[in-house]
Amino acid sequence: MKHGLSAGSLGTAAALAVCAFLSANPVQATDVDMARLPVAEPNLCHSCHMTAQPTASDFTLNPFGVDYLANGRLWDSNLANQDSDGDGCLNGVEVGDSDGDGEPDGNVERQAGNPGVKDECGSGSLVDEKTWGALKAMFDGR
Ligand SMILES: [Ca+2]
Ligand SMILES: [Ca+2]
Ligand SMILES: [Ca+2]
Repeated sequence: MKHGLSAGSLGTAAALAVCAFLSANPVQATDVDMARLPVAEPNLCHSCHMTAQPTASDFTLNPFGVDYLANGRLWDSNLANQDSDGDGCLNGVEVGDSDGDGEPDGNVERQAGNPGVKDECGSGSLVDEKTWGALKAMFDGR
């Protein structure tokens, strides 16, 4: 009898490779860091890096990434109460965990804004998009 390797293990490896570039270097963020954010969608790597798809030669940290590193690579109330990108919205509000306890606010599944980029947060198109998504979900469910 033949026993093949499961395709599932390959898929997991591919998923882990998304942001885990040069993960052997302890200074660089990995999926472990991203998993510490209570909400990572939709910015993912872009939450901490200047680019949405950091590479070995272009992995510059954005202001939130710098503060995250300075905070001991931890997501907590201290980091949540800072406004790393200076757009007037606290990191916690942008990430979707206002008090920084690691639990998303309510049923938040997407970041209200990018904590490392000056952008709209808590008002404007992002909220409209979320409202629209909620409305669509209601209709889809019927
Ligand atoms: Ca901000
Ligand atoms: Ca919370
Ligand atoms: Ca922002």
